[in-house]
Amino acid sequence: MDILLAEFVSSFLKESACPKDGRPEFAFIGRSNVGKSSLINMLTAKKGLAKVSGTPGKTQLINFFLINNQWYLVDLPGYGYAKVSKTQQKTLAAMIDGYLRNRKPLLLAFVLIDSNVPPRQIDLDFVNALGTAGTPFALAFTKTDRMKKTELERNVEAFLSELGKTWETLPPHFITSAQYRTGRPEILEYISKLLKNRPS
Ligand SMILES: Nc1nc2c(ncn2[C@@H]2O[C@H](COP(=O)(O)OP(=O)(O)O)[C@@H](O)[C@H]2O)c(=O)[nH]1
Ligand SMILES: [Mg+2]
Repeated sequence: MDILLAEFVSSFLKESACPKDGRPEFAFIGRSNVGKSSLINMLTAKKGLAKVSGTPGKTQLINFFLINNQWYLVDLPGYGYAKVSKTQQKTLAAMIDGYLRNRKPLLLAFVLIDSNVPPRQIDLDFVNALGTAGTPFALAFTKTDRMKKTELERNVEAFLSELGKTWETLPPHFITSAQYRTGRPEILEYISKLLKNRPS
């Protein structure tokens, strides 16, 4: 699949307000500053579609983009942003949770993990919670161009092996770089495959 058409639809405060036309959805989520906007822009090949920002935590709504008039790319707020108040963190967590738990058209969530650091508890907790809730997800390791191959492999293996302590089956994972468009064909193929195989 290539992305021929990518357009911003709207932003929503909660799952129940999101579009109801039933088009299938793929969501993108990760810690603030993980490289989510950059990855979305890279995938859609539209610079500035999802705002790339030096200020983490700016995306605090559920943003919908319509792709090829066929499916929605959903940009979820980042989790674990320390600089917002506890109250606001709770509101954001409830928004994210409400979407991921209740969203019927959601085919899969891509959870972005910064490949530049060893496994972080907040990411492991988030992924484990998705697993427990039965939400289908895949991992996308970001900013891999910044890493030496051996260090990259060490961080990826460490993350997967942490998950392996809890889960028998590991999620699919993608190695990505927005800088070099690494992982783009693989992710788009994967999305394509899930779209084809979805029960109608
Ligand atoms: N070298 C490199 N830097 C990246 C990559 N992806 C994102 N960044 C940088 O990481 C910072 C955060 O990126 P952004 O996409 O705004 O993250 P978000 O907060 O998760 O949406 C920015 O300074 C980006 O330029 C990547 O693949 N390679
Ligand atoms: Mg962003």
